[in-house]
Amino acid sequence: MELTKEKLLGFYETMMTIRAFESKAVALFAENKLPGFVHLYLGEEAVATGVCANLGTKDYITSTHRGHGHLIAKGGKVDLMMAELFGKATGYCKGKGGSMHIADVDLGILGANGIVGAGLPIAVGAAFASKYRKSDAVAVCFFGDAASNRGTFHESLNMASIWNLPVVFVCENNMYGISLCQRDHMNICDISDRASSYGIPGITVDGNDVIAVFEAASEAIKRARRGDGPSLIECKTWRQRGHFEGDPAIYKDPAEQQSWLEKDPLPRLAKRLIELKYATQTELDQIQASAAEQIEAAVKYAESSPLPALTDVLTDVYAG
Ligand SMILES: Cc1ncc(C[n+]2csc(CCOP(=O)(O)OP(=O)(O)O)c2C)c(N)n1
Ligand SMILES: [Mg+2]
Repeated sequence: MELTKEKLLGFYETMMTIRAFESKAVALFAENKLPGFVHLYLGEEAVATGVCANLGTKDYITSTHRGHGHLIAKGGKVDLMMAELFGKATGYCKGKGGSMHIADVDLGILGANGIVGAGLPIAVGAAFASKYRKSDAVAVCFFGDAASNRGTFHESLNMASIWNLPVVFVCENNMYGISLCQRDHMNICDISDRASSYGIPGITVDGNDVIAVFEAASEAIKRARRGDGPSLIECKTWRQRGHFEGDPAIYKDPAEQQSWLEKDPLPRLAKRLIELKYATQTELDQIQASAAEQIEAAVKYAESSPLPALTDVLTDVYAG
C-alpha cells in the first residue's frame, strides 16, 4: 500500500487523538475526577496506529489494561470511552466497567482486559472462528513484554501455528512490566525470537516509527488474510508515564527516560510530514487543536451524563 499524503496525515490525526485523550486523562486523574485506575499509552501511539491502519471493521483486535490507544485506532468512540472512565451511565459499559473493560463488538474490538495475557487466547478464538466461517477477517492481539512470559502467550502461539490461523501477535515491548525492566524478567533481548519456537515468522521493529510499524503489520496481516498463518511482531517502544497514573516510576533511569522522550513518535512523524512537504507546521497545529477539541467535547459529554441508577446495580452483571 502506498504511503500517500492522506495516509500519513491520517496516522498523525489518529496519534494526536490518542495523545489528546491520554493527556486529558492525566489531568482528570490528578483532579480526582476518574474513579478507577488508568494505565496510559503516552509514547506508544505509533504501535496501535500503524497496526490498525491495516484493519477494517470486520477484523478483530484484543486489547490490554493499557487499551485506550488500541480502541481509538480501531475506531472506538472517544465520548463513550471518556464517559466510561468517568463511570457514567452513557459509557461503553454503562459506567460499570471502567478503562479496562471497554469493548465494541460491532467495531471488532473484543475488549480491553485487566488480566495480563488474556487477550492472546481470545484472539486465537476469533481467528479460529474466522477460518471456520471461511471469512477473510484477521485477528490482531496487542500485549506487553511481560505478557509474553505468560503461559497464555506460549499456548496461543503454538495453537495458532498448528492450526495456521489468521492472527497477528503484536508485542508492545515498552521495556517494563510494572517496575521490572525487561532484562530482569527475561534472558533475551528480542521477544520476536520466541516466534521461532512455534515455527512462525517473528520480526522486531522500531515501535516509535509509525511507518515501520505500518509496513511490518501490513505484511503480517496480508499473510494472515491470504491463509498463510500467524506471525509475531515486536514493537520496541517506551511508556512515558508510570505503570498507572499515580505511579511515580522512581525505578526508571532518568537518562533513559530522557533519551526515549527524544524518540517520541509524534514529533518524529511531524518532522517527516514537513520534510515531505505533506503539511506545514500550521496545518499540524490545526490537527492538534482539533484533536484537543474533540476530547474536550468528550469530557463535556461525560461530565454532563448521569451516574448509573442505583436500581441498575445488578443489571448487565453476570451471575455464575
Ligand atoms: C494474570 C495477571 N498477573 C498479574 C497482573 C498484575 N499486572 C498488571 S499489569 C502487569 C504488567 C504488565 O506488563 P506488560 O505486559 O509488559 O504490559 P505494560 O503494562 O507494560 O503495557 C501486571 C503484572 C495481572 N493484571 N494479571
Ligand atoms: Mg511492558
